[in-house]
Amino acid sequence: MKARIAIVASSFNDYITKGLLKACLAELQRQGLQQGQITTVWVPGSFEIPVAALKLAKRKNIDAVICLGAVIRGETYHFEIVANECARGIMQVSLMTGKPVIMGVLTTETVAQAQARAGGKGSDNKGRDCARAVLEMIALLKHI
Ligand code: INI
Repeated sequence: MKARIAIVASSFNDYITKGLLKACLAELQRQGLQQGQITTVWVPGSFEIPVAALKLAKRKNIDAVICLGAVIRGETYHFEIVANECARGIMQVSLMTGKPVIMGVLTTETVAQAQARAGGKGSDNKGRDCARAVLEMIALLKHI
């Protein structure tokens, strides 16, 4: 596939998001994308993902954006704010630009739940799922 893909990854909880990114890149490469087709940028936290995704999605040479983050519940309402606004922003960017903006932001109650979705071999990995979803969506939007 000739597509160019941007990945926006959050540094907050990077012990989780690095696992998402690693699996995402591995799957994109397994599906035939070259390193030069993929641009990765880091933002401080998931709350900052949408604005970076918007700037990238507006670029003519970017076909789709993958958003990777990990919002893990703490003791305050902050979790809801970050998780909800991040998800809302990601959807807005997709609808505003008409490009796939893939939601790879984990929202979990515990660190263990996040690890189970971002781990290595054998565990589920949301980053890998996002790589598959982005390629499916790029192909679909070209077709319909
Ligand atoms: N950002 C995350 O990506 N995950 C979190 O779990 C999180 N918590 O729990 O606070 C978090 N907060 C930072 C936020 O995304 C912004 O970077 C910060 O509020 C500055 O705007």
